[in-house]
Amino acid sequence: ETNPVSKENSSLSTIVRRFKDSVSLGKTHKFWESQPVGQFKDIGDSNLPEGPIEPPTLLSEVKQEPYNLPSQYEWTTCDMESDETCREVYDLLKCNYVEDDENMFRFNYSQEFLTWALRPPGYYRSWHIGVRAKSSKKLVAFITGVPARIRVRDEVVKMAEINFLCVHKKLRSKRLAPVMIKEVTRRVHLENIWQAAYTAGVVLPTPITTCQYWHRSLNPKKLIDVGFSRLGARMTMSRTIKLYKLPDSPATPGFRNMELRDVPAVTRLLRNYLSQFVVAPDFDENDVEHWLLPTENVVDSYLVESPETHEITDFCSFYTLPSSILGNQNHSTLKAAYSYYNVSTKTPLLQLMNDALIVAKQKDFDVFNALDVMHNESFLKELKFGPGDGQLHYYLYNYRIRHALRPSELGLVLL
Ligand code: MYA
Repeated sequence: ETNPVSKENSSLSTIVRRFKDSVSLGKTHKFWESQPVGQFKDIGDSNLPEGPIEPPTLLSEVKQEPYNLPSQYEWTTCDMESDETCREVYDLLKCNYVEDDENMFRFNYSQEFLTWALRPPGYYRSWHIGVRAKSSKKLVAFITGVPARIRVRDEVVKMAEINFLCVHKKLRSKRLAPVMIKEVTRRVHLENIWQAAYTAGVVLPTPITTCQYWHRSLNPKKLIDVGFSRLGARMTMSRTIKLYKLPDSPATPGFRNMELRDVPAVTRLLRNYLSQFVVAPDFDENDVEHWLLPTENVVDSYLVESPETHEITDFCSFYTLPSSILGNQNHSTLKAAYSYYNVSTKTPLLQLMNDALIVAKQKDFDVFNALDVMHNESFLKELKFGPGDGQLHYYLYNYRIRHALRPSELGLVLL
């Protein structure tokens, strides 16, 4: 299985991934073939219209009771305002969530991150769904949705962003995932929402685009020690450290942390920037305050305020997502920053992102990750990012896109 924890590309892992992806194209998907999503057989069929695949039904026609689970298990709605529940979710994910292909790293989303990711403006408690063992009450599976407005071309569509699908390692391959997906779908429908967006490292019917992870070493010695990256050909450790060295502080005059008073200006900047992409979130000020105002150890945002005019001209942000390092004597956690939304109107994007690398280094991140979405291609190579072995596929549920997009046409980053 190919997963979106990505580390630096090695030719072997790339070959393994391509092989697995090619197998999955020919595979039958008993569950996904029954769902209103783009199907492999329809790729290239220009007669099919863009937009919803199935029309909404009356709310009274939505199934009122939860789907059946195997008899030893029961549904639970996870109250993410409760520290105790949040801790249980954290523990489930810490031990059972996404790993890289070679099982060297596993995402370790923090509790603060989970509360942030799952409680945006207008969130529904009922979309935070767990499964417990009836006898022990232990949490063994999880899936979540949060509401979002996502624009596809000229249409702003109410959607659910689906994330954190996780089944305990001991319960895999028992077809629990399709039941979880159907249950979250039912609960989304009950709120009169009929579309969803999600990402996965696996190929399913059918991606709207496929993105590559890129990695910029900030602490190359540690990355090499833990097997995240390897010493390049004809490179020594000291030459490698020198190669990735960064200045101590950002170069752009007026580069500073985003604050609450900046929300209106950042919203304008971001809305204007995102309008050029085919698929992008439709952020208002409430969304920007939630998703982009800095939250310690969760999300960092910086902007450039012109020293002369005090105008906000540029913006960059990244979120904090550590990974557990599996089976290393010396290190247990890889501290990774993930590029989020970046907008340049005056400072060249290359310089803005170099400043983002500098502040990430100051904050002791080991690596800075970015997808090749939006305009990211324009700085990745020059700023010494290397391609990862992970790919991330983006999907829409019940919304057809006629042709797959290029990653640069996508203006959406999911957590
Ligand atoms: S992506 C992150 C997913 N999580 C992980 O990778 C963590 C580690 N892995 C696991 O916990 C399990 O392996 C999971 C599968 C839970 C992933 N997305 O129960 P099964 C299909 C969608 O026997 P298990 C994220 O969170 C698979 O193709 N489907 O398998 C976004 C097969 O169907 P088919 C997936 O390994 C999630 C069926 O499940 C995924 O025990 C978006 C097998 O089920 C996947 N990542 O459990 C969910 N992996 O036979 C969709 C496998 O047809 C949301 N499968 O090929 C859709 C929108 C819903 C809302 C709609 C509202 C309108």
